[in-house]
Amino acid sequence: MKRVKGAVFVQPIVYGSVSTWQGPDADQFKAHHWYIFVRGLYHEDLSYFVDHVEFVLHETLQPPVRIVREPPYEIEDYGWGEFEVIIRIHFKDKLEKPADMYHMLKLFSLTGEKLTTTPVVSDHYDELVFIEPPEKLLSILEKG
Ligand code: SLL
Repeated sequence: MKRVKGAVFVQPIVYGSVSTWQGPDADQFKAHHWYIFVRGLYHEDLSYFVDHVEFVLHETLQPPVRIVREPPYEIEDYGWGEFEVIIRIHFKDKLEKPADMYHMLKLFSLTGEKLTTTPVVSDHYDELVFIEPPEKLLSILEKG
């Protein structure tokens, strides 16, 4: 494996979830619609170095592991409860090990007294930092 000495590459990303309560008449097990995503900070296309994104959900979701191969790297579903999601980014260059982000799916806003249909957004800024990336990855990143 050939790594490029002294090279560092930083890609700012945003990941998180947006959920919307479906109102009092919805099925209680599907009371909230949600989507979970990861993207480039300025909506950059990350597909030139991202192979796929794996979302690992709570075991009550079927299927609990979901793979998205093309942007937008996003999944959606309905549910009743909050849980921790692993957002695992797999790179085109297999020498670079996958990057894991942990996100707590947020369905309930604690700022209001009651449930409302206002979307609940929970997002986080992070950076993919490649320190001395393998030669192949660096050449892909520099072309992007
Ligand atoms: C816990 N926080 O740790 C809970 C788990 C799981 C939520 C919450 C499944 C949706 C469905 C769903 O919303 N699971 O049943 O269709 O115990």
